[in-house]
Amino acid sequence: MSTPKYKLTYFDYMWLAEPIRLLLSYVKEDFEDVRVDWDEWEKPDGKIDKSPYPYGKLPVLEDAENGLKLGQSFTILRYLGRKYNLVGATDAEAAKCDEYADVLKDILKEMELMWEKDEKTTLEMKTKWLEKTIPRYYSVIESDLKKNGGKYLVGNGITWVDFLCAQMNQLFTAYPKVDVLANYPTIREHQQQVFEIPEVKAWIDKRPDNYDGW
Ligand SMILES: N[C@@H](CCC(=O)N[C@@H](CS)C(=O)NCC(=O)O)C(=O)O
Repeated sequence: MSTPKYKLTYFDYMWLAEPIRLLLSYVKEDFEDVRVDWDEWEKPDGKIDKSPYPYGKLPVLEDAENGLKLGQSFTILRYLGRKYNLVGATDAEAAKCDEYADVLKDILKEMELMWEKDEKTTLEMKTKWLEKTIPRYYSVIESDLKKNGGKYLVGNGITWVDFLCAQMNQLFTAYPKVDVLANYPTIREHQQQVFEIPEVKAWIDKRPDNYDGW
């Protein structure tokens, strides 16, 4: 058996690494899917040496072809996007991919504020996130996507941001336990289409099914 070209190190859940796993599956690249134990990582006197990982954060992608070790999930997606021609056909399309990705990051950052808060605070934050944050961004994406035919966020072909958007929607649903796409049928349809791409579906069918879907 040949050694995989890529090694992707993350924790044993989907969160920031799953869009990368989807993209690597789509381009049919075998990758070493290394999953670090979160509880061990968190221990102050833990046995995990974090020094090999840039900034002491995960995910990290290693590319055996050129020795690159890369942190930051969106940077990794963009890098792979460029390598496999999944960044749009023009500079303008590449910029739209970046814009949607930054939007998803803004939504993610606000969702992450709910992490480990007491019940009352979580509920208040969740309500604000659902009633203000989501409509602010998703009304635009819904309308743009519809105008573009519904299949791809940008241009006439799949880009790295399609994988990111589909998976972030799973996260935005599973972590706060809400149907975040209730008012956005085009975005929901887009997510289903991405998850049904045969190479992506093959990964989804075999991946570990853990952490309540996030
Ligand atoms: N902006 C970074 C965030 C990376 C990040 O915060 N990763 C978390 C897990 S989701 C982590 O490594 N936490 C462990 C730590 O901070 O020690 C990215 O997109 O990759």
